[in-house]
Amino acid sequence: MTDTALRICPFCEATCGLTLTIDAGRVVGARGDHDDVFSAGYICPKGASFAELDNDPDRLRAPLVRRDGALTEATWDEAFAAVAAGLGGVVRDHGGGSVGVYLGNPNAHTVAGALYPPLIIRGLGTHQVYSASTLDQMPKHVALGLMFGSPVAFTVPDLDRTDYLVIIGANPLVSNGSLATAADFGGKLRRMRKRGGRLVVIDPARTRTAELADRHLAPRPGTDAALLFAIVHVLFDEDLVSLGALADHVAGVDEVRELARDFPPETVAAHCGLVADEIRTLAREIAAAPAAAVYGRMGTSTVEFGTVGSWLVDVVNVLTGNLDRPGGAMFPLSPVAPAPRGPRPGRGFRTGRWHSRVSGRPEVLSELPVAVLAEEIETAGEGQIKAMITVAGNPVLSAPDGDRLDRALAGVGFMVSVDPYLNETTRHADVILPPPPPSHSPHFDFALNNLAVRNNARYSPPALPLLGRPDEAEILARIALVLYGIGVDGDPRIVDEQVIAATLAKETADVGSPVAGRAVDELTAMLDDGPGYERRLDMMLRLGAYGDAFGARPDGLTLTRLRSAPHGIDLGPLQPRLPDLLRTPSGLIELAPPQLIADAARLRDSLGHRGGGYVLIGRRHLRSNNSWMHNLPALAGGTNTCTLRMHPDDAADLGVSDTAVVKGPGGELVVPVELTEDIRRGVLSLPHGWGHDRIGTGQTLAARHPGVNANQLNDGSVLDPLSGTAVLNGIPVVVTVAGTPA
Ligand SMILES: Nc1nc2c(c(=O)[nH]1)N[C@H]1C(S)=C(S)[C@@H](COP(=O)(O)OP(=O)(O)OC[C@H]3O[C@@H](n4cnc5c(=O)[nH]c(N)nc54)[C@H](O)[C@@H]3O)O[C@H]1N2
Ligand SMILES: Nc1nc2c(c(=O)[nH]1)N[C@H]1C(S)=C(S)[C@@H](COP(=O)(O)OP(=O)(O)OC[C@H]3O[C@@H](n4cnc5c(=O)[nH]c(N)nc54)[C@H](O)[C@@H]3O)O[C@H]1N2
Ligand code: SF4
Ligand SMILES: [Mo]
Repeated sequence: MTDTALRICPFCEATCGLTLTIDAGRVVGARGDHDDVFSAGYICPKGASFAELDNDPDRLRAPLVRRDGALTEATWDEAFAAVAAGLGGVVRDHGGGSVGVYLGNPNAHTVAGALYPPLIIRGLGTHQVYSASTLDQMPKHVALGLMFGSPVAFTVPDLDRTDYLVIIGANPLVSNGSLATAADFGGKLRRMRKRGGRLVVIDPARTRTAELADRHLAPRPGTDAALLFAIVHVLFDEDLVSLGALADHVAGVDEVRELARDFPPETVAAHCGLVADEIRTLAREIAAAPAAAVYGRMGTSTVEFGTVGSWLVDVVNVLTGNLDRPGGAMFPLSPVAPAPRGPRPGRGFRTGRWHSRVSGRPEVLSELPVAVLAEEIETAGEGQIKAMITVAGNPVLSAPDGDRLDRALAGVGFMVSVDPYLNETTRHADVILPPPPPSHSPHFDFALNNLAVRNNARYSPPALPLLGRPDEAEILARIALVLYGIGVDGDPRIVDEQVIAATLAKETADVGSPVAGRAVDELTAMLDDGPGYERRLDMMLRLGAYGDAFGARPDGLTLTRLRSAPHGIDLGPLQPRLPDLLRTPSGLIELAPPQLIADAARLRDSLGHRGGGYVLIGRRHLRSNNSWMHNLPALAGGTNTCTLRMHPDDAADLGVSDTAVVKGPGGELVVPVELTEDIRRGVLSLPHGWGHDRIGTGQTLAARHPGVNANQLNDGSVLDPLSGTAVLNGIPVVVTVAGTPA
């Protein structure tokens, strides 16, 4: 019998509501849910491939345990026992600090990934924590932390109401949007233009998003921060600064004005490869628009001045009065964010509370740069990584110099991976614990609701029952149980109940909390009686901005209420949130934090000092997702190919036609060439996440069309110093004809 179930799509940040078709206990189709309050029926090819991904025959159905050197299927009891023995042994002999943790991107898209890794890290007490954030958005966290006092006070463009949008270093028509959760990003851009709004795209490639734009500027990679500073210069120079409602809430305007003097468009333009007048016009138009927003992403983030660039995006938003106003750059209010408690000065934001052991890189958000993971494994001495836990990550392909990390992981004493696939990274594990497919998993966007361009709450319970295997929440909770000394056979609910008890104790003791002074037992007894993760979600919703405050606001949100709205609850357009959310010690927006001022001086000194050679940037494909969706027939082939894109005139200069040898600081690749005029001269692009030709992996189709690992060209030695984020865009490369010595 055919049935349907609703499920929020976990494959990208757009969080579309899907209607799954279910037949004989398995998903056989997926379409957009037209009644979804957030996505209204939108779906992309990845969401439409939900059934294929869910049923992929290469997905691990049982755990794998290394026996006599080979990964072999095992029972869950055997696998958990092996984790307890392996991790327990390393912790006993070397301490929890010798265990490294790597958290990959899908943790932002699962309930388990949001709720349990912090408990594992706490259980270990380790500083050896790494994630895809230092290949991605860490610069934005640092900028937000320094400016607003909170590294998660994200500003997103108010897409539904803006009149003028500047997209710098992002390609939402392909990525479906990032750090700005919006289903049908392209549709929103088209509707903006229809209502008279204008779109400017700044990208060295003429992307699908750039094609939609009223204006496309194609700067040299790695120069966004300088370009944004030139815009700031013009705002001051032409008296276009207008803080509006922000006037009483901003400190540091004069310092920024002072610094910006060194960035006149006439100087910066040559550095960026643009024309000065283009920059002046852009600044004037942003200032003149009734409401405008500047929005930056990967191209602005994963570059040498990533934090400075991410900061300047919001500096422009502030100086033009567009921060926190409808149609500008606004702060979402997630249903699991704590209920606002009014303005109060905070402790501010600090990095560098500890440093990496080998090269002394500062901690950021309790993480170290993934670019130093290999050296932390390889280098003997106190604090060396002796065991690794990876959850939903494939750093061998996603991080710089995968060959080195590959070798390092091969030498780790014990490794456990929580991952559905045997891939380039997990092949080094001693135990792989596969989570069930998405149809058997619950979904709530703990992270992405904080980035949504319209406030909303949606929950998908598992569409299908588990059938005798643990869900990912239980897998991760059991690892935590080992580290708590309770033992892997303990009741995993203990882990959740501890969190609930600690959270409610803190809340009831906080006079500003909506449950101040109430009894913890009374509140605990009111929680949903589902699995631990549902109890925690219920608690967070009830304590949250829209919550029922455990009965004190009877109309407020609870998990029960959310369940009774299967297409979600719309919580309205974004609302101004200043000054309440500021947590800087001054209680003001810090427009000129000293760390950023110092790095801006470094940026100024770098102007005009650029090598003249070719540089490599990244590229995403609609029917791909980092390294892990190359195994689905529906998404493979066609335009989704691992080619080196270059301008025909560059190819002619180099004498390159169909295949090229590309050499970078980290290695050399032979790649098929794709000629296109849609890329700036001197710039080449190669997608990441390919290179599925290592032995001992288990993704059949991916291995048949392996592509090359773009990150092998990169040695990972250049980082954005303030965030520890690897520079992934603007890598210097040398290109030669295949067959000739490089
Ligand atoms: N050159 C270059 N490199 C880049 C980038 C770039 O633009 N250019 N982009 C960077 C960015 S933005 C990111 S986010 C990183 C991504 O870096 P990673 O997160 O390390 O890599 P992914 O390819 O996303 O790997 C995801 C892993 O999670 C597994 N997985 C999928 N679903 C689940 C699940 O439900 N549970 C669990 N436990 N596992 C699951 C997959 O099998 C896969 O092994 O790559 C970065 N690398
Ligand atoms: N289909 C698909 N969707 C995805 C993913 C995927 O792999 N495939 N990955 C997901 C993840 S993990 C993330 S983080 C998001 C990323 O989402 P986006 O950031 O929107 O995606 P990218 O394609 O990396 O866009 C970066 C753009 O920056 C440009 N660029 C490169 N260098 C520079 C520069 O120096 N300056 C400027 N101005 N531009 C530059 C590139 O040409 C590219 O068009 O996408 C998510 N969505
Ligand atoms: S846009 Fe993202 S969330 Fe929506 S269907 Fe596609 S992959 Fe899923
Ligand atoms: Mo990402």
